[in-house]
Amino acid sequence: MTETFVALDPKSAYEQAVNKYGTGIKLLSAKQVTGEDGKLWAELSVAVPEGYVEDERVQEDSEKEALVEKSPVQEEVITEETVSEELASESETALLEELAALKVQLSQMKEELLPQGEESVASKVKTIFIEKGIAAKWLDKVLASLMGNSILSDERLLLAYILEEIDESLEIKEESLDVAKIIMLVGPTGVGKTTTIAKLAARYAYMMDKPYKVGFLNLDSFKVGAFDQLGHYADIMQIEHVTIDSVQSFIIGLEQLADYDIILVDTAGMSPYDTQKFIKTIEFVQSDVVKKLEVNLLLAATVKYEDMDDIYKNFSFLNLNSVIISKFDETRHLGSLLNFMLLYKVPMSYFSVGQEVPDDLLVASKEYLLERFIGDLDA
Ligand SMILES: Nc1nc2c(ncn2[C@@H]2O[C@H](COP(=O)(O)OP(=O)(O)OP(=O)(O)O)[C@@H](O)[C@H]2O)c(=O)[nH]1
Ligand SMILES: [Mg+2]
Repeated sequence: MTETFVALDPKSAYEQAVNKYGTGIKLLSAKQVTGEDGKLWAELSVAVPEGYVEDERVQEDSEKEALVEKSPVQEEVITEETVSEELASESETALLEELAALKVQLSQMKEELLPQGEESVASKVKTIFIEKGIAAKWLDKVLASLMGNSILSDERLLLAYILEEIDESLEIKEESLDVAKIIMLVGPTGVGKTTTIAKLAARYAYMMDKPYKVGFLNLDSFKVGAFDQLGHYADIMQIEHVTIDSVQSFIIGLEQLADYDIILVDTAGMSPYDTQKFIKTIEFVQSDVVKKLEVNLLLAATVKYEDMDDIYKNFSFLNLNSVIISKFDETRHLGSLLNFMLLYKVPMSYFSVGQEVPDDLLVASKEYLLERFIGDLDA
């Protein structure tokens, strides 16, 4: 086969031919021709060797064959890749499934740890206790300790568990009359100090397995012109009763009652600061007398948590031995009181449950508190 190449010079025309068919071409003729533009062009006629084309075909064919031969290999490679891809996608699926399971587990744990949403048992139980006055902070601590525990998904069990935790957190001060002591009652006006002292006196003097020698030190006279309420109880119960009107006369009073088992001290109209002055005096006078001093704070069960908090802070610098809770009969809701006890962990010694002297007094007990609280929860 022949082909003609045209260029501005013979060299360029020849290069065109070589570029197209390689060096195997044979130059047949070369001549100068005048183009339509009037320019002189070189026209080369070349013979393209058959073999060249065939070679190329062979080359192309062998390349195709090579490709065909390669294809199984490539298929193998592809197969391996496919397998590894499949494996990858399998392990990816497994991983995704695992992740999804973990996600569910995490959300459950989160729900258990920080109960949120109506549907959560923990959240529901938490709300019940919060509505009754127990602090969310305290409840969260208890719930967090149960993380991963099946109790969290059982409402009744969880209720029982939290009640048990409350029970364990409460502190009781056991009644002990082994040694002679001075028992001082402090607290806000009208909380029931005088009434409780009368009840305690009757209890110690007449209602224990043995009678104790009980005397009153009455600081109530600070209320100028007030009815001597404690003196009145003292007369009825035939209890020695010394009225004090100054820090100095307190020392004389203590000496007068030196051989008594229990001296009950009523404080009225005294600020915590005045009370502290008295305590300092007692401690000073007491340095060579063997009588233990116990200071008990009276708190009314009717008072809301914030007020209990304030009252406690006002009196706590007196080194309180215990709290006596009064006016249990005036409220059905003990959440605030329980909450206060859970957060402050002050030991409780007695409960005043009414106005009747001496009957309406109980030795503090967790059972009584919890029974009343559960009654409130049920309601
Ligand atoms: N319902 C009820 N009333 C109580 C209780 N304890 C005391 N009271 C009454 O509360 C009122 C005040 O009691 P007091 O014993 O005088 O209180 P106080 O702390 O001595 O008061 P001041 O001396 O004025 O500071 C009286 O009417 C008591 O009968 C109680 O447990 N329940
Ligand atoms: Mg009083």
